[in-house]
Amino acid sequence: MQGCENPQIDPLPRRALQVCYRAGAASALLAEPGTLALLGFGVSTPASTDPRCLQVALETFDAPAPLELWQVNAPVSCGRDGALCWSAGGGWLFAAIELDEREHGGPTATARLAYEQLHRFVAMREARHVLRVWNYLGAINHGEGDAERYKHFCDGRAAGMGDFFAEGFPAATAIGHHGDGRRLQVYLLASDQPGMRVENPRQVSAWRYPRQYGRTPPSFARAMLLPAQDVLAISGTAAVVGHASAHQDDLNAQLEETLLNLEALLASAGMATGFDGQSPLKIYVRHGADAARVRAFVQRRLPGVPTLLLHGDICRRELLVEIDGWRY
Ligand code: 3EB
Repeated sequence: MQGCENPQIDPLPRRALQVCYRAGAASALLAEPGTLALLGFGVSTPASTDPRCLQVALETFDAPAPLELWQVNAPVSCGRDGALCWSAGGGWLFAAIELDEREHGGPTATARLAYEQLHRFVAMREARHVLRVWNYLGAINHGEGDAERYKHFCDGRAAGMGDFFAEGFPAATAIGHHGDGRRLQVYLLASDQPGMRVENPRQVSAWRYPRQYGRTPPSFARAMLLPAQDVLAISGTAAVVGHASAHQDDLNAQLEETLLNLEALLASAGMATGFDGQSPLKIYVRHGADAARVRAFVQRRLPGVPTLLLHGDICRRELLVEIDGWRY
């Protein structure tokens, strides 16, 4: 294990994880006290070899692309363990793994290995409650019916997590990237205290989806209240009502339905309506040609909300957009 230690301490009483988008040099953000993770976007090389840095394989429609910064009120340590990168501080844990399917035999085996390794690592940490997971894989909609790569990914994810989430699934996102098609990226946030799962009364819980959506239902909760119960980590949310996709081929209607689902989650979590400047959202857009319309919608319907537009495929072909993020 290779490690690093950030000795600066900023002992605020509040137990908090702060997530925001920031412009600026990665080296400066990494040097700030309490930096737990720094996410870059697009195909460019990672900003740093620091284990807290992850270059997400999704291109952004925002230029210049900001960085996503996770900070905690505590000293942070970090390191590597095999293919896994991690950082920890203040009761929080960031862990990330990137695997090449060509080395592990396809999407099922690769997802399984990624989840086995994350499980093995997190299980030996104090912060063993996984709250939120992001999954980015290539060519997610490639293959027909049960042979679709997303469905193979769901099989492997379920096999690799085993009974680790027996108490309930974390909140999650699964999106297709347009980078190197065989690269699987999985990263997560865990804590030394459990969160509280939140479901959406407008939607069938994903793990109860009927068979038509695949052999292995997707294993995620719609949202997770972080342990201090003041921040909601919101899973990938799209125009799914009940278990069906709504508004095929209608971008604006899918965006409006997605906002209804986001509002339903806030209500379900007991939070006030609406998003503001403290609540960073990611908007995944399937077709580059839709980006300008999505941006216009976001400016009109989510004014002042920090948003990052990313080029990504949603796991159901008919879905054109998906939104995830944080509600502070
Ligand atoms: C949906 O509502 C859209 O497989 O982890 C959203 C969030 C979706 C997470 C996952 C899938 C996942 O079913 C798809």
